[in-house]
Amino acid sequence: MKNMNKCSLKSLVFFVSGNRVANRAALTDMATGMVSLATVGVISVILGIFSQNGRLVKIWSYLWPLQKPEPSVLDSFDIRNSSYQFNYDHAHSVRQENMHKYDFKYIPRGVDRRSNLSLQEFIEVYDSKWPVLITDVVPTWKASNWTPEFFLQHYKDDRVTMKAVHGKMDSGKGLALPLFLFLQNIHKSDEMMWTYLEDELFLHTRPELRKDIGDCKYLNEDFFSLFPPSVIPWNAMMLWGTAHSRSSLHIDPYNWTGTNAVLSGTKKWKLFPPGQDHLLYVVHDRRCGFPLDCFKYNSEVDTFAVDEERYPLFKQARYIEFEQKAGELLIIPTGWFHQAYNSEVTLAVSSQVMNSQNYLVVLEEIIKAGNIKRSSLPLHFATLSPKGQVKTVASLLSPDILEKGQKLTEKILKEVQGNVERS
Ligand SMILES: O=C(O)CCC(=O)C(=O)O
Repeated sequence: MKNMNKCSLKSLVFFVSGNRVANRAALTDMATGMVSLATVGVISVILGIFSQNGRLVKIWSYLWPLQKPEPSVLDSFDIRNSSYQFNYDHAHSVRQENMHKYDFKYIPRGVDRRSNLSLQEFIEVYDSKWPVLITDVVPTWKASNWTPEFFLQHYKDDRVTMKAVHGKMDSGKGLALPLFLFLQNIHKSDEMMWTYLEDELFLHTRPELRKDIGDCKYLNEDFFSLFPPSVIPWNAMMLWGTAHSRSSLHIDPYNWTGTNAVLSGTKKWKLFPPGQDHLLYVVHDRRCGFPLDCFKYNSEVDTFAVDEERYPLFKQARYIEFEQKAGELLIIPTGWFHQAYNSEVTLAVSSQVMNSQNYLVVLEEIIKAGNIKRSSLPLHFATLSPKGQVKTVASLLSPDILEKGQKLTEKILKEVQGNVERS
């Protein structure tokens, strides 16, 4: 590079000196030098663009339509310096603005049922902003044909984990029993006595069933897949409940975006817009029990049988309430407390998403739980693309954490096979 600059300079001197032979040689020499300089310049710019400098990557991706990033409600934020707080008000005002772009009669404080929804409208109006029921995805999945007979035929003796409640919800006991025992008793329940098969690993460990859960274009951007396999959260939890069974009121692990596909039956939902934690009696300092540790945000309140004396503030909480029918897919935004109630025997699959709309929320939870130190993030972290930031965090997880994740999954699988009662 140094030599080439010298060479071009020498050519320039010859060129202005007026010697014709020398001039011709100098011209050729100079042209070669210029071309070389230009080449190096172009290469440097390209390298700059593709380097880890996220700003340039972002500029490039706007210029190059194939790489256009999803529009995001996340502000650019340096999670290396301080803890990240999702700005729900901002997300809602973005939603309000975007709603004007589309010709749809939105239900202002309720849940829209949508079919033929474009990915763009989903991102702009719902993703990490407001819940939505998608009506035209689940019916295309093979899983929507699953029946008790099918499971009895193929998985009768396989053990599944469940919660059995006799009395108030907090009196529930965790059990692992053969599937046929659960199915034999599936119609025996009432308001005070019910059973809920909630198994994180049953579908996860049976790829032949997993593939019956089809694709959904709204959930394809999947940053969890950038993590080492042993710490990727189990996906596709099987939820099979007797009538009256219910989940707790909670925010999902890592505060991810949750999904719930009802295959048969009916669920009632209560969903709480963010910012009401002080009314919800959230239990603090509990851990989620996933391979990559995280906090658990569960409330003590059973919103379908509220003990008003014990939880007087709860009546001030505002929520949206609706029913989800078989064939509908609910997408629950980050930060929304939610509780489901199965009003009849109901089979569903829940799942999760980490994507460009919520990745900072999830990364914050990963850091907060102590999986990596904030200070171990590289100085240029905030300039990386969203994917680059997630990959960097994933690469900083220690071998110990990866091994712990692997062992936890193995331990739970063993427990399910061996013991009847689970902690
Ligand atoms: O269907 C249910 O019981 C609710 C499940 C749920 O909220 C979840 O998986 O996070």
